[in-house]
Amino acid sequence: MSCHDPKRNKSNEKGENVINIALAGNPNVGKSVIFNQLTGLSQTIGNWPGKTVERMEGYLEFLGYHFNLVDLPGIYSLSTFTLEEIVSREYIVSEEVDLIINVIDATNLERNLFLTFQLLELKIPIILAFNQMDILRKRNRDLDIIKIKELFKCPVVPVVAVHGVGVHELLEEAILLIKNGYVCNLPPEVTSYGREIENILNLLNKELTSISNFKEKSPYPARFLAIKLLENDEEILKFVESNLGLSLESMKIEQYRKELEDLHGEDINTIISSEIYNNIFHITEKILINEPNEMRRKNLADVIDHLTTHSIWGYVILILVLLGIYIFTFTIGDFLGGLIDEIYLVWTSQVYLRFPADNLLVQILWNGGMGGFMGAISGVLVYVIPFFMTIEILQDSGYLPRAAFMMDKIMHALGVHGKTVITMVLGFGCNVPACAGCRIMETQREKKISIALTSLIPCAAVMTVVMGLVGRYVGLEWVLVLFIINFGAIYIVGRILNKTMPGECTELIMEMHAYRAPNYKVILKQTWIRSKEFIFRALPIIIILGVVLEVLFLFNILEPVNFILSPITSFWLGLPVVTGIFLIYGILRKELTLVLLALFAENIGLTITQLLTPFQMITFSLVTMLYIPCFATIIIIARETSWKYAIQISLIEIGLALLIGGIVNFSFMLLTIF
Ligand SMILES: Nc1nc2c(ncn2[C@@H]2O[C@H](COP(=O)(O)OP(=O)(O)OP(=O)(O)O)[C@@H](O)[C@H]2O)c(=O)[nH]1
Ligand SMILES: [Mg+2]
Repeated sequence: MSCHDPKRNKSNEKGENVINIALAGNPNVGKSVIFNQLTGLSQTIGNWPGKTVERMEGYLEFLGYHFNLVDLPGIYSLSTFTLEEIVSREYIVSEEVDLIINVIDATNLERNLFLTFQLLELKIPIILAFNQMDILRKRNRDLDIIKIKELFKCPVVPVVAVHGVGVHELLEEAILLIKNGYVCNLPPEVTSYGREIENILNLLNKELTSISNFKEKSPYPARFLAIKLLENDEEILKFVESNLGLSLESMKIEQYRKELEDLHGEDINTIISSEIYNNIFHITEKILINEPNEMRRKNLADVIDHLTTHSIWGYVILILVLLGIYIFTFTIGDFLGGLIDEIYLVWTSQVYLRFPADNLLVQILWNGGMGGFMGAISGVLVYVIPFFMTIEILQDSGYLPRAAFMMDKIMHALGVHGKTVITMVLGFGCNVPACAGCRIMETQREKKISIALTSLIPCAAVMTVVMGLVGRYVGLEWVLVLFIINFGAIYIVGRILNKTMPGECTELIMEMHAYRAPNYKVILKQTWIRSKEFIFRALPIIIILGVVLEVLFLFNILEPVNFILSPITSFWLGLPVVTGIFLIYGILRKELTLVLLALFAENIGLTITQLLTPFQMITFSLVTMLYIPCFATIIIIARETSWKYAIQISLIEIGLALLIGGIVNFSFMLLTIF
């Protein structure tokens, strides 16, 4: 049998040997951890399936080689049930890939090897990376690596990706594989489908390879095509007819399929998968050592699993978890924020001791630039970091899919299933990656609704505005009211979209991976990556806008803009006219509304409490919460769906914010009158 020929002697312009590697495997097995370890990049990591939604490329130099690495979305098989599977399959067989590293979750061999068996059929050089060996060993089990090598006839590396164990061995094996060549002898005891199917595969195989230049015409080996033809794989049926010019009828595919189905009394996909599972069963028996006793004692992870999915305790825990996040975030944030504010005050008095208070340059640089910088740190960053940390802990421990499961029924009323809860929880951190994550939804309809709901989640930036204004100056009970209104708005939008969008909600299908103690390195690194985004992207904007605002203010240019917006801000929302410009800046980043408001108040020698009444603080925060997704989110929504949909969502949210904001304002007015 022929093999996919690894493009040996590939070299780049620097004359280095190049090896192109695709990381393929089931969802949630640790592909991205390996990818990040090797490339130093920062793919999302977490304990729930479906984080990597797009192929990500990275590279590294190692032992004189240049490695191009591609982190693929997780897939369960090489069938074409999902878009990821089609895209990954086409990519893997493309010229761009020299070899595959198949990342396998060693604690879940039965399911993971299913894909491995299909990958082996592609006859592309392959390395099997058995990851999460630490967890397997904790369960008193191990793998017989020598036996696996013997059976699969390819390189095998045990890996603990989170500790970096085995990741570089993968590259060493890759070099050896490319140097020495790869002999693709499919081990029959591993991959045989049983006599009847094998006979048919042989017949089809002959017919396929008999066409001239088969190897040039097909990136897939003939046997792989034969299996997929039997399985009725639409893409492959089309490929064989149009690219290879064969007639399916004369190949008697239908007839063979029917023969097998009659013989087994089941449909062809079940027959083929049960053959594979049968092989996996025998293999697993041979390679897994130290089977534990049948009666495994319940461990802590099982107990937590039980409690967090319990029909009553599950909800109690969900509420406690959410409360825990807020208490943790705001205790740390308030403490550090207060400290930094005090430092800024001391520094400011020092500055004005040295320079005259009416020095224009000092005002612009210190009040505008430094004020913006310190305000952003004390008002936003100190909350954002602990908040991201808690979200990362939830992600990496495996709690999110449980929350999705608990909320599934409620979410159905909004036209989506429980998975949206995951993107919504991520949305509390930042709407941008959360909206991109909505790709885990199965249908376009669910994706669109999920994106709309997720974009209404108050992100870390909005939360700092709400807590910084209403929480600090009005009272926590009002923060709760705002959240209730916000979630009420989400509910209404969900109901409307569910009613108006054609189609129906599908059922929740999601794997629940066992709980894991979160890895502190992963948590710290991911928290840093998210915070870095804020520090390097938002802080400079805040400093620049601080300076711009100061100039606008000093030269009295704010007024015309605010005047144009005044029917909305002043009349309809009952806010001071000056808030108009801040709401516009808020579209860039929501935290700007508060940071700039605080700066402005300081400039005119007022405190925020003198600028806004408690009622106004509530309306202002409410409008900031709802009025539009920020600019980056709008762009992501457009990318994931269309500009039309992004604009629709923005308009709906503006309408909703104005409607609710107006109602609240007029209710307050009535309240004051009576
Ligand atoms: N204990 C332990 N945990 C690991 C190991 N490798 C990965 N993890 C954890 O497994 C989870 C999944 O890792 P990811 O790298 O995000 O998995 P992935 O395969 O990229 O997942 P998708 O992108 O969803 O397909 C994370 O919570 C990791 O911290 C390991 O070797 N040991
Ligand atoms: Mg990933």
